Amino acid sequence: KEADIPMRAAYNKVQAKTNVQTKLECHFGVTPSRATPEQMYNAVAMAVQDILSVQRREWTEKQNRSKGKTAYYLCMEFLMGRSLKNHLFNLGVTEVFADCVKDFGFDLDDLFELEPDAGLGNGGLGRLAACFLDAAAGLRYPLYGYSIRYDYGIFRQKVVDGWQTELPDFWLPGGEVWLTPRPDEAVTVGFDGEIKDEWNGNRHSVSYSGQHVVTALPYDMMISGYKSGAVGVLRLWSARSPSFDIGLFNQGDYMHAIEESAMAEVISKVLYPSDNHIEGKSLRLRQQYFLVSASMQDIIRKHMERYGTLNNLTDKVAIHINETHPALCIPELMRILLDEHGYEWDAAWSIVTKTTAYTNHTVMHEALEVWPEDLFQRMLPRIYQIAHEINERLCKHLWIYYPGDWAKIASMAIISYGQIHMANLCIACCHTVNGVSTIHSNIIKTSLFADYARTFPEKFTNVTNGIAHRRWLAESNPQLAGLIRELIGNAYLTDAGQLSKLRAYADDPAVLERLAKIKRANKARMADYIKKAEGITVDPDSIFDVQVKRLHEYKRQLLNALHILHLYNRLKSDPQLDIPPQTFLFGAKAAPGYLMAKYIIRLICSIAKEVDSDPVISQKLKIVFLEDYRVTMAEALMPAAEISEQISLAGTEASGTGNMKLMINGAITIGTLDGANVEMHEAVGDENILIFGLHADEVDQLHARGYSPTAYYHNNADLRAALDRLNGGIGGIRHTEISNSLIGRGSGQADPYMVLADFASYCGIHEEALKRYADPAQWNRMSLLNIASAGIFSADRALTEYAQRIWNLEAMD
Ligand code: DL6
Repeated sequence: KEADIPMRAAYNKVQAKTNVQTKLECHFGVTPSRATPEQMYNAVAMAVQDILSVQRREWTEKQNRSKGKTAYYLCMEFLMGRSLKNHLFNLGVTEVFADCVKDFGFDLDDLFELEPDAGLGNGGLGRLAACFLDAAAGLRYPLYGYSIRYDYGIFRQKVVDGWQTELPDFWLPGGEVWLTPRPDEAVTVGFDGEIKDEWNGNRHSVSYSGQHVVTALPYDMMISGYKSGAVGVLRLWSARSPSFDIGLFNQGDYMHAIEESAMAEVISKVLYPSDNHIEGKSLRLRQQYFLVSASMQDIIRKHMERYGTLNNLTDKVAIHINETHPALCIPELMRILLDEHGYEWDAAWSIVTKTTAYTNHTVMHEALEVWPEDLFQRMLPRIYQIAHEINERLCKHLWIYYPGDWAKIASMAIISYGQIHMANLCIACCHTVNGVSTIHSNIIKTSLFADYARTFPEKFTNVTNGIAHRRWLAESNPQLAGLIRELIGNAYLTDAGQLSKLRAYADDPAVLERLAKIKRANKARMADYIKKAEGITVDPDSIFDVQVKRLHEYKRQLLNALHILHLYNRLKSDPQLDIPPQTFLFGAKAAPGYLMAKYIIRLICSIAKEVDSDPVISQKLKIVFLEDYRVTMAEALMPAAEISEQISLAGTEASGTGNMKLMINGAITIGTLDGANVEMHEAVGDENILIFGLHADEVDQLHARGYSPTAYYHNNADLRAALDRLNGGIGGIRHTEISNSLIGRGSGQADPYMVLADFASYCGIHEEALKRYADPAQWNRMSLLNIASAGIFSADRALTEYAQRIWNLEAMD
């Protein structure tokens, strides 16, 4: 059904062949018959870029004519994955290009494999941002993304003897084809040095000395919209030395000249690989200011070109601060308004507060960003002055609410005890603050930012996350998409709510049978993938139980591992135990400095080894740690999963989005009532999801009473047996670091994420899952109902909520 896509002119195979051939000849000097696969991939990508460029120009002209509002989404991470397949799908030209390259002797699927993932993000935060760009283009919302063009994206993970090692991810050689440099729109960003306030009569001006100036060079990545004709842009800034200091060079100071240039360019060299944790490195602060300063200058330039005044900025511009990482856009916009456009403080502040909104994505205390005041002041002297002034005024204001309550005011202040608190900056300034699932937004209000929520309740709201359902269902799972099209048509592609029409087939044995066959085929495909990538054989007739996400203690991969150890123990003592074969698939990157996370990976690999070496148990259990989990792997894995592990301690996971991707592909969730699991539970109904574990309020009560993991250890023989195995040695390794962390023989709080408290309940729900799996009709029914209930988790719905309730942004005709 590609014909009804509004292409400017219908694009056919003959045109595609001519264009690809021209690209090959002009850029690589080869004919199609002599082209390498890499050259063919690049030529096809260039031909697609040409289609997008034409649409982009028309779309931009339309936006400019409309004089409507534009939204700008600032985020340090956009985890884009691959582009080619997605663009072809959105433009409706997949078949055209498949035929085109086939005539040249190539297979389009093989060419897709040559594209590296644009891995400019760590996990959920960055992937959400990428999904929102897709939704905005599909819905014709005028929205730009802004981020950094990291030369190295998220590291490539290699597991050596169970130990994670990190390799650089230099994605540009295959990924650069999607980036268009725009040197004409480069800006400069200043760091360090000293500032001088100057007063000329009533006019205040600021001059700088000794600043280090860096050029921000924009690269645009086009974002196609499904069937919409709209093409959004993700603008990625690359840091360059403003000009090679020829003065220094001529004076013979060659090394110094090179050093200056290298110092500038290091800013956009590499993505910080931590998720839900701050590293506090000065280079990271430099990256943050680099992003926001370049982006705000760009936004203001565009606005001035369009309107010639900033007085209407709040009506025409919405700026979104995704996590606190781009929070410096607040003082930066103040700086531009005050220093470059002559606004008075109050007028400038009024504009900034009405223009900015902030999303929080984590309740982890170690992720709440703070910067040392002295570092901040040294690196960003003018921004510091402005932040200081904002803080003074804020504290005066808070004094009205809480006279004499210094402790409360200090906890809400932007600057206190020598630190700059970025979340406080965002909440104090932004007109709206949102969490990313209902439970998370409540925790924000009642706990994390409780004082602020009491003081400014009107600012707080919730927008539950969503996923790009076309990518994660229609593109990743074409067979399932085919079945859905047959049953309910394709309207769900632009209106995911229509998936609910599938409910009508919940008791149709023929449909359920076909659904099962599709899952089996996807499992076989995944098994081939694993064989090719890891050299490991897995049985596609075993249950595929999947936990894929960043490795973090709060996400409790450890609980999953302990349950597998428990199954191992049961099979050891009763080799005849009647359980179906199960394959446990893990995929997870650990932050390179997060030792406990690396120990947990090593444990999973040890269990895999131990199980493999047992000829009896290996008939029933298989554990695979999939190396280098990334977007492209997820696209193969989600359609193959049968059980989705969403087992964070209640109250810790902000939302999760992998849970939604697995649900829409028909996996059954084993989950706690945490993050978006709560809403998934509501959507699909109690009988179609497997909920276990403590609830968030019970977690709080248990903490308050004084949590003692050793009590669980002593009272539960299964748990004790599993934990004792950790010390006894698995796969030739004693995992004492982990057992100590759980039962309190180390420093720090024992079992901070209550793995032991939820162990019994988790084992129970796994038994329930096996019972249900034993009845295929029941299982397939549950699976279908999960797909049918997942429409609400589309990014189209989430983005529309942001547009309507937060940005006041209208879609264009
Ligand atoms: O909102 C997107 C995503 C949530 O689904 C996850 O639950 C949450 O862990 C993740 N948060 C981060 C925080 N990063 N920092 N800082 O990635 O956001």
